[in-house]
Amino acid sequence: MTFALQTIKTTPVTIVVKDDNGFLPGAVVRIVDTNPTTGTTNVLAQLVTDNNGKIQGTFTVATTLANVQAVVHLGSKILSHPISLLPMNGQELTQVNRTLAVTGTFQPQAMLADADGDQIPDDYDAYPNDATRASKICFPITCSESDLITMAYEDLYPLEGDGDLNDYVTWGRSEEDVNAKGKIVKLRTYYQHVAKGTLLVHTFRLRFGAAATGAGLVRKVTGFTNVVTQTNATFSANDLKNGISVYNENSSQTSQSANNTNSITFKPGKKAALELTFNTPVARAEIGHAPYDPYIVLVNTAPLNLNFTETETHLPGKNSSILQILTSGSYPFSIVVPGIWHWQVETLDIRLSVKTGYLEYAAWVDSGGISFRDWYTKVTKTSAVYNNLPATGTLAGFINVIKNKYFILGVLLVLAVSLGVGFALKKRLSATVA
Ligand SMILES: [Ca+2]
Ligand SMILES: [Ca+2]
Repeated sequence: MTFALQTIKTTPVTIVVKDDNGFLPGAVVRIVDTNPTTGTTNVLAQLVTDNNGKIQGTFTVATTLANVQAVVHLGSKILSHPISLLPMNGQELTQVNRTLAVTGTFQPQAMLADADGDQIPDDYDAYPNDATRASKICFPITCSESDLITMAYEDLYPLEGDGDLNDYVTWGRSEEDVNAKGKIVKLRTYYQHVAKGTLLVHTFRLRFGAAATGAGLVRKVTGFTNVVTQTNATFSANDLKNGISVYNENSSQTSQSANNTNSITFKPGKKAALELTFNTPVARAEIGHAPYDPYIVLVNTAPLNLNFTETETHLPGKNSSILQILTSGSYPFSIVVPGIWHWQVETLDIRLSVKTGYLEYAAWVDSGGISFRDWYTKVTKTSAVYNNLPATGTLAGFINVIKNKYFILGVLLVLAVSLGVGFALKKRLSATVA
């Protein structure tokens, strides 16, 4: 069973499309979330029906989202089918199974231009001239560089610590390049370390499920001065399963401030961007779903005179053993929340009504995650949470900084050359005149 305490959830989806001739192959089915205010459509999954008229995939969204749509492109017609996501009779939705029968006969693939022949029509192909990639699936929901999640960890498992969930806090987002068969070809994931409310030191790592293949990695890290360092590596399937370093540095080196009390001005830590190119495209079931399994590892407990090391803390539901991330009171040791979340200030236990900034948090846990699903958006005690955060952050922007720098260098070079030529011309002209 899926672990219940989720603010973000993955749902398996199976859709069968039929027309008057029976099962309809070749229809593009997209699972989309349409923003009611902006009208922007975010593609959560995109697949083509097989000879049995069927697509099978998954989509990952915040548990506060009430519905998504299955949009079926039949060639001469587009069908939109609503899917409600909220719990029914106190039970979480665990899967979506639909058969959509349309009147008439359709030949979707014959009707739509498809330059690279990957079965995803040009209009819906994120890479219309690249047959190896068809969709760009972003997390959380949009591909905007400012659409982030916050991941916050307590670091002393199995000791409960102070329960403020601010020992290691990071922002994150990710993008997958997916082929027409729904397999992941490339994966980019971005982080920024934003709080370290502890004397202890950690490494921050990322683990995947049982990938059947290895991957090449390009890692870019930017520090406090916008200098970007790049490292490249290759990993085996086992390496991906055992976890890879997000930074080559520990949490003291990637933070420049604890950012854990309101007397401290916010100073963000280092950003990391990882691009993994799998040796062969991998199925969702192999690597898991975003945010995958990002976790902290305690390097050394010596500052607190504790005699254990190498303790890991994972996000709820992301460890092989569910029990490993729960306290005796069934509270998780970490939390992942959509958006920029204001974490608890130092020593204020998020679970206790007199200390929490989020009164609905405990009620949400007690309900097994069914009720109070938007608890993290409701600050009930401002002084209990860290208030000095910027309203927005961006991840991945720093990669462009490099390009821009080279662009500016390029412009300067062209300018210098033109000036030089102009100067030489001028010299020659004056020479001629003379
Ligand atoms: Ca195509
Ligand atoms: Ca393509």
